[in-house]
Amino acid sequence: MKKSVYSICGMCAVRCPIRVEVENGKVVWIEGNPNDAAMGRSLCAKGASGIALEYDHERPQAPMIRVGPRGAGQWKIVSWDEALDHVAGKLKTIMEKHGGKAIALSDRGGPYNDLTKAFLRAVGSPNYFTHGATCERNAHHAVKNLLGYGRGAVKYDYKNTKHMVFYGRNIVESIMVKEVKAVTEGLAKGAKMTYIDPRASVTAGKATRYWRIKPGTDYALNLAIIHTLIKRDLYDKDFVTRWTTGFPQLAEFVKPYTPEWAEQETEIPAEEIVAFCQEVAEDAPHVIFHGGWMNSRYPDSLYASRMAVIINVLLGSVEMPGGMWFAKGPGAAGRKGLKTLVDLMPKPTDPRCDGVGTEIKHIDAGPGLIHLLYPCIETGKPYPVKAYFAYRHDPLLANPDPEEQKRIFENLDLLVSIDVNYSETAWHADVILPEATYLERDNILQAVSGLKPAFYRRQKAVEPLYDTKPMWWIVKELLKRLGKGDLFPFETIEDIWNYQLKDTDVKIGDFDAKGFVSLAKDPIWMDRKDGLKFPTPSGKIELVSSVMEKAGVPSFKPYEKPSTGPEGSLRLTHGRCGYQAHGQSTNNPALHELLKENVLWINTKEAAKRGIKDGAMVEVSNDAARGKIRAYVTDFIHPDVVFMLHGFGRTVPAQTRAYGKGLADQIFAKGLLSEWDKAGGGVTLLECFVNVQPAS
Ligand SMILES: Nc1nc2c(c(=O)[nH]1)N[C@H]1C(S)=C(S)[C@@H](COP(=O)(O)OP(=O)(O)OC[C@H]3O[C@@H](n4cnc5c(=O)[nH]c(N)nc54)[C@H](O)[C@@H]3O)O[C@H]1N2
Ligand SMILES: Nc1nc2c(c(=O)[nH]1)N[C@H]1C(S)=C(S)[C@@H](COP(=O)(O)OP(=O)(O)OC[C@H]3O[C@@H](n4cnc5c(=O)[nH]c(N)nc54)[C@H](O)[C@@H]3O)O[C@H]1N2
Ligand code: SF4
Ligand SMILES: [Mo]
Repeated sequence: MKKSVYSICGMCAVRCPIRVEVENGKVVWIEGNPNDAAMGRSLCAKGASGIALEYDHERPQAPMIRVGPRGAGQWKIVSWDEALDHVAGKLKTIMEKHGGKAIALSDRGGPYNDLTKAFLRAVGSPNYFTHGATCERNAHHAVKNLLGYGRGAVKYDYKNTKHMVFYGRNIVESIMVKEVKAVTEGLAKGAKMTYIDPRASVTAGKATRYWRIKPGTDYALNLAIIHTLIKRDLYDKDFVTRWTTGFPQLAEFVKPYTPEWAEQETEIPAEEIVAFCQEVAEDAPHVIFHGGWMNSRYPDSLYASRMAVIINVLLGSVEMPGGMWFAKGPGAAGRKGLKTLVDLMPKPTDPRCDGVGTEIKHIDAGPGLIHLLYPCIETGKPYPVKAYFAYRHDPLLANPDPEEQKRIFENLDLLVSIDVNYSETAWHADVILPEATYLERDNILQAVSGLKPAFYRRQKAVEPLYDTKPMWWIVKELLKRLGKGDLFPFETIEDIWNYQLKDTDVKIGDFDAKGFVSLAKDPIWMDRKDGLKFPTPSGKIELVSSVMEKAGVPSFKPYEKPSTGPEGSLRLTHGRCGYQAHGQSTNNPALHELLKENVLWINTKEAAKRGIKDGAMVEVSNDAARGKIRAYVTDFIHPDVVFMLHGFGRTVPAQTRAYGKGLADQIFAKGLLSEWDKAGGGVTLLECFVNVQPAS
């Protein structure tokens, strides 16, 4: 028996639409959903390896309760009833003593978080977190406090652009399938690409211009670009006058930041900066200065990102084909959105434990700042947090300094991991609740904003292979056991879907034909002359941000040179490649075949100084950790930094393929749990220095 199922990929957090082929109850083929024009049948290597995840026996197959010390790998395999009774019992005790606010949960954010947020609200906790402080918070707040739109709503039209500019946005390797396709199409149509990165990633190989910038100096470059655009009258005066506030302050601020000054900071020649400005001004308004994605890097990453987006504004590239545009929700199409599960729950009355939204006002309270959860767990201030659920999130891998985290976790009465893999956190948890894979489960419906907003559905293609359950079911069963079942009055996923669709004129059967339901016939653009809408306090683009200023955070910060580590040390940088998703896929049978271990990129001259040969083992060390990895000696990286792929050096013995292969970067990140960009919320993950020498 054959069937074809439209669903949503779950091999990374991007959630591409897919079509799954099932034969006799087995997944035999996955491709992009051909009904979605931007997607076509394309899929990335991770997406195609969903089949390998599905049939991998090295994933948790039933609920497990820890019987030895944390992390010792001693488990009792139990039934779902026993696991849920155990968790609910612990939660009840914690709630009686400390209240519901003592329960925290972190996940990967995105549209499915309506479910996890609803769970927390039902138990009376405001303490919902995402991974965001180690990912996109800086890029998010850069646009939010400038344009009023969040990062997810700020889009770029790569297909029709004349020039795209990326600052370490490794767009070809750090993949979003629709985006890579659009970039490739734009390049094929003759668009230029400028790529700026201390390391020549694969994206640099596609670029027209590559600048090997001195690490941590993007802000200096952007200040000089803005200086030049203003000084040489290369900006769109009409647009700036009509739609922005704070231009005179910006112009005044950038006066000292000349291209000659920037050359000293960035190592990019002044005349190249000027020539570049002339070139982009000619290509304007069909230009893209990408605000970045994973910008949790340096103490001024918010400002670097904010200035990149301001360059779009100066060039008039706002709601512009070939430039920057804003995603439209169902409302813009005159349609109703999905009903939310959180609306069924009472609003939490306690403030967030991390102070976001109360003391910290310029940061979005929704997902909070995950690194600020740790002091609460450790000190019990402002109030105790005693239970922590890591759902679709691996904090011991994604947050800095796992040893420090483990020490702090000792203050928890309950640590639960809900995962499809044996993550680093799962292995250290008290209870593992194994979720059914994305191919085996239904999710709540998701609304996707865009030029044409739409609703999408992830639905199960096959029955769970093992004793695993979907999250909506886990939430339902836990709430029942906590006496909160009436707040979540659903027995089946169809009940939830029908509730979500209640106010829309969409029926669940409407998803069958294509896998999604489009809410608009034609692309929706705002009227650029008079109809632009910016959800900022002033309704304009706030070059001087009222939200930031009110919170005592300057809109423009005087430039400071990047830090340098101890004498002789190198900055440790990290990132992704096209065929791994963070650490979650290093043990995937198919992807492991493509890449078994990471290597350490090191500059040729720096390697020679240290007697390091290409391919030889080196020792990486600092105060926090020590480990061995193979050197990749190359001219294509700045001498101040070394680079390794994130996600390797796994410590979970049950992941036999990935176990002990390569080196983990997060173990060197000592102290970084408490170092962050105060303006944007991002952890400064690249403020990490290591010694590198030949391994003995
Ligand atoms: N040192 C360092 N730290 C980093 C980064 C870095 O480059 N270097 N990158 C940062 C970035 S950009 C991000 S986004 C974060 C990512 O950090 P995480 O969110 O922790 O990483 P992921 O690998 O996406 O997935 C987290 C967990 O979700 C599990 N999972 C996958 N699919 C499912 C599912 O369907 N259900 C459930 N329940 N679980 C699932 C995976 O097995 C994995 O254990 O890390 C950040 N931290
Ligand atoms: N294949 C694959 N695709 C993914 C993911 C994945 O895990 N695998 N994860 C997804 C997620 S969650 C995210 S957040 C995105 C991340 O996508 P990107 O935002 O593109 O981030 P990274 O891949 O971390 O890119 C890191 C690059 O930043 C460079 N860099 C370091 N310091 C500097 C600096 O000072 N200036 C500049 N200009 N560059 C610098 C590094 O050298 C490196 O090449 O990718 C997404 N797509
Ligand atoms: S980028 Fe690849 S892994 Fe991520 S959702 Fe899309 S197809 Fe799946
Ligand atoms: Mo990310």
